[in-house]
Amino acid sequence: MLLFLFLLGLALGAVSPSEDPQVKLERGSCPMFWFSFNDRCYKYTAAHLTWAEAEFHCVSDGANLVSIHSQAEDDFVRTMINNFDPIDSWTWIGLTDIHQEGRWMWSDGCAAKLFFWYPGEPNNAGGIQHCGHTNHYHKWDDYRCSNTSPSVCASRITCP
Ligand SMILES: [Ca+2]
Ligand SMILES: [Ca+2]
Repeated sequence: MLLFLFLLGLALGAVSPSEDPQVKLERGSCPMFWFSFNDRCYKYTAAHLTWAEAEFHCVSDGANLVSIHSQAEDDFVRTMINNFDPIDSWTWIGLTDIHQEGRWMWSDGCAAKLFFWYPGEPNNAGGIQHCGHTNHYHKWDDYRCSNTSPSVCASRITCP
């Protein structure tokens, strides 16, 4: 019954998130299972994938792993994750420094200018952490790209 109500909520394009009553998840003009925020569409993927598998999955949908450009967008992404995953597990975002250590890039090609790292991160622990995830205590952390996590895709935008 609860699942039915949840799916009905998705179909109607609005599901109230439990984390922040001020952020409302709405489908808007996005495809089914995607959510709208500031004219961009976002999708949560629960499957545990490596960072590269997650990016490949997003690209197959004409999107990329999410790039984040404001505090409000970061809040929205975590609220959307929380809606599907109330324990706020680590979740891949589109940030990587795999091409050159310390040169963080978004996989969609937008310049990475604003960061919400957890204090002390990114630490490149063991010299092998080159992919970014959120929900490290609600902030970002760099981790092994071969780890498997849920992920968030976002549609392509004109970079801010
Ligand atoms: Ca690194
Ligand atoms: Ca780290």
